[in-house]
Amino acid sequence: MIYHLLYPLHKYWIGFNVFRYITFRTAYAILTALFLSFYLIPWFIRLFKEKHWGKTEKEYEPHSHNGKIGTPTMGGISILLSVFVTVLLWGNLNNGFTWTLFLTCVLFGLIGFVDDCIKIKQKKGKGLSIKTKFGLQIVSALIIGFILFEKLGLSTRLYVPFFKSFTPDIGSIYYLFFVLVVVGASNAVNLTDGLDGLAVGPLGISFGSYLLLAYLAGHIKLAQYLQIAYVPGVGEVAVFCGALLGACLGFLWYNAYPAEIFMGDVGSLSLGATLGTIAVMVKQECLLLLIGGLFVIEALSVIIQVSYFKLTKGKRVFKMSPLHHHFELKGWPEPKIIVRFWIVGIILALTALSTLKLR
Ligand code: 57M
Repeated sequence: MIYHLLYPLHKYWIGFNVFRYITFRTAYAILTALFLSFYLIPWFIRLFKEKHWGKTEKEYEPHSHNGKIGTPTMGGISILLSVFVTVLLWGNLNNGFTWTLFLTCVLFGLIGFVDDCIKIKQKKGKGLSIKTKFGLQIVSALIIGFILFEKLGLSTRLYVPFFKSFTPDIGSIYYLFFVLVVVGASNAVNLTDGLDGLAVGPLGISFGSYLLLAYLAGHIKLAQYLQIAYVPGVGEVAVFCGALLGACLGFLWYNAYPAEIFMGDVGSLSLGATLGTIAVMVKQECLLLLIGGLFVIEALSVIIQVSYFKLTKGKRVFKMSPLHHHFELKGWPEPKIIVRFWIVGIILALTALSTLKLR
């Protein structure tokens, strides 16, 4: 809205030109979302505490988590609200990518919201069944894919790091790939969200990295210089990433150990899916394996554990999966696991960004 209201005034005073710049609007999007979170989250914490919408008891989890019972969940609602208000203020609302990201947040946020509500209502609630959850996620991803590829004309070419001239157009197979990326990212973030700040920290790192990649992919000269895909209009995704980064930092303030609030499935499922969608939009979907490497490692630890458990009829590779539980059971204090996982996340993101100069 600020962009639409103030930029046209540059005809009267040149200073209003500043609202045209993605860099300027992104910087203010980060700050706006951050301060909105500082305002909204304490309000949500009070509301959820009054309503007793908090963590319920789980049958099978490390004893250290018993002290967390009652901690308000569904803080993801405040993250999404901060992002929405911020993008409405600083974004270019004529941009199709911006609205597609809104839709991604809403669809996956709704799935998570229903799941969270069921978990809170049932005493030792397990939430939606895995089948229903997956089904809803796949349908949502297909809707988003349809908009991206059919309505916005996003290319179905695959861009592989290190192979700049190898960009195969995989046509409708890209739909399958897209569903895999979005549903995979959504669930991987969900699995990672098991310790204070463990998911939101690396989410901030990932959105920060994609902020840069979106800006570069939307800038024809920079994209040509770096020999990455140029996607017209995708620069605006940097503003969305800025809002996500600011909202994640604001949430981390309250979710840092010892957490005053958890993001819930409404947060983890929607933010994970949004990360996957952004990766595809900016045509850096393969780099997601590195930028979101921590989520990949956590998801792989579950796949390895479950497969080995089934094959050997009861043996385990890790003390418990996802991986963070393994270190908890080894006796590492929670803050140590979290900070070390963040460090790994930063190293992976920097490695991913370094590939920009290696193509
Ligand atoms: C949700 N949710 C947290 C919170 C958060 C297939 C299987 C591997 C699935 C997996 C699973 O269900 N994972 C998804 C993980 C939960 O957090 C809530 O859920 C939201 C995210 N979805 O926002 O609302 C608990 O995590 C703790 N937490 C924090 N701080 C935070 O900032 O401390 C969360 C956020 C919270 C809180 O205690 O209540 C969760 O862990 O439940 N299942 C598992 O991860 C289970 N693993 C398992 O069974 N492994 C087996 C293999 C064979 C499948 C094995 O290794 O032997 C673990 N689930 C639980 N405890 N509850 C095991 C330990």
